[in-house]
Amino acid sequence: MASEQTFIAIKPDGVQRGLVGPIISRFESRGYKLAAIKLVTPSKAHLEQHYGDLKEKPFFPGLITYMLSGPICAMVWEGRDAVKTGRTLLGATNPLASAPGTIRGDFAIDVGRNVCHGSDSVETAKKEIALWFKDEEVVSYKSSQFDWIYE
Ligand code: YYY
Ligand code: MG
Repeated sequence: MASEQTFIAIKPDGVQRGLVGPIISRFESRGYKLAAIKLVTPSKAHLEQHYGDLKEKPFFPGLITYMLSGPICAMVWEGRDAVKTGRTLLGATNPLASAPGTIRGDFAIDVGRNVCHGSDSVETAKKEIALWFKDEEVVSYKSSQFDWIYE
């Protein structure tokens, strides 16, 4: 698996519940490298674009209201197989179906308050990173841990 970038966001409930640190720690301790981070309050139009593929779903209006309810911590995490493994770290969309040890399995109960977002494919990740970050906000550097994480 090649080195990839994935878009991970801590949703308003995650920020308000003090889960920014614990969620970042999951990605850091797994060995992923933080490439971008900011606390943002995006517009309704931005969130409707982000979730554009879900606009016909019955839960869409509630999802947008939820995502507008407070600041969001937007991040880019980088490393081998980051998109798929990022989703594994998050757990299932419905927290009650998420295994303990995953972020949603440890920190959430309701699907409409599932504390975090992660890109679902490499192609989606590219689109989401471009939507949430300017090019210059995504930083390129070699982690000092690189040779201790990858053989
Ligand atoms: O990618 P992921 O976040 O795991 O799920 P999606 O199917 O993309 O749905 C996005 C978002 O919508 C989900 O994180 C919670 C919310 N949602 C919901 O409120 N009710 C559902 N039945 C399905 C999804
Ligand atoms: Mg999704």
